[in-house]
Amino acid sequence: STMKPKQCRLIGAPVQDGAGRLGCEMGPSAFRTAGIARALADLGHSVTDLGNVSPVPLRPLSHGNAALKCLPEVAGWTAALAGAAYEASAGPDAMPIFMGGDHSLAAGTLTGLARRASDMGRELFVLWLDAHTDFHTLDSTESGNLHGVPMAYATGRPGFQGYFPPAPAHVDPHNVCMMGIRSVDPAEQRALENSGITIHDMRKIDEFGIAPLLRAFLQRVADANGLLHVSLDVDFLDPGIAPGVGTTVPGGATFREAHLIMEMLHDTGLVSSVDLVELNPFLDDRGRTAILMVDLLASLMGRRVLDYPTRSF
Ligand code: 6HN
Ligand code: MN
Ligand code: MN
Ligand code: MN
Repeated sequence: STMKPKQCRLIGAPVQDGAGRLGCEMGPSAFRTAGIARALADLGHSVTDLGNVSPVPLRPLSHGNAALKCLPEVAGWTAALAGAAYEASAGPDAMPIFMGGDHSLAAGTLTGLARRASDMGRELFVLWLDAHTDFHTLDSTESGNLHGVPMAYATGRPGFQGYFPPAPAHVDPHNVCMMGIRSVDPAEQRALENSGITIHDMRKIDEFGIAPLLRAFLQRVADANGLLHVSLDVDFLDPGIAPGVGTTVPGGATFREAHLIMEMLHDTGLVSSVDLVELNPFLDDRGRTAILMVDLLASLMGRRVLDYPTRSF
């Protein structure tokens, strides 16, 4: 294996207030039930389950965008998770793995990890695997679901001040690469155009394939001696293989496209933290989505799919 043994730190983030429907709070339990700790330990990593994070209670907030849902709750999760991410990323072999929870949790993880990177004098890069870009501001979201805003907050787009906690550090949008994108709202699209974020939507993946697109980004991370965070939203995957999510979009990544990404990431040894988000066990089919997400993490951490017996569910 090209990855030396890591200190895997499992952190549950049972936030569901950012999603439009209930169920993501069961995500951390489903990942544990699917054997996430055992899968990592079997690959030779050390594994500590730090339990679940609790949100910091915040005062009620009102905002001019009447559509916003659960603003103080998500702000409270963001504060707690930024602190947890900063702490869990200490040490040379640290590998925090955040078990969501909806994608609003990335507002906390990205900014806490960006602070850690800055302490270390290194740049944080982000590989964002998602059907969506989650690039709304508090003003532009029409659904009001705050899992649609974490990348905007983390990259320092305006309008969060006074509502979300001050970001401990920001992510440079030039260091963000998104893959799997196939559902972008008009306001997000306008903001993305001059953002500096690299976007490989599904059309581009169809045309060029995963490997050359990902290789170019990983080369940039390696050249900068960067830290690399992977934020994996279940809806990156095609709904046919990953039904356990509230925001399915047709035409997602196949089983092999997703595993290839993880295998290439493993081969570079560059990944230093992971979010596993948007799993909704209430919508899943006998745990198959939870198991697939754990299998993808295992590929990222060194498992060779061809060496492994097929798992049944
Ligand atoms: N996610 N752009 C849509 C919205 O409601 O703002 C979808 C957001 C999905 C968020 O999947 O993490
Ligand atoms: Mn997302
Ligand atoms: Mn999504
Ligand atoms: Mn830059």
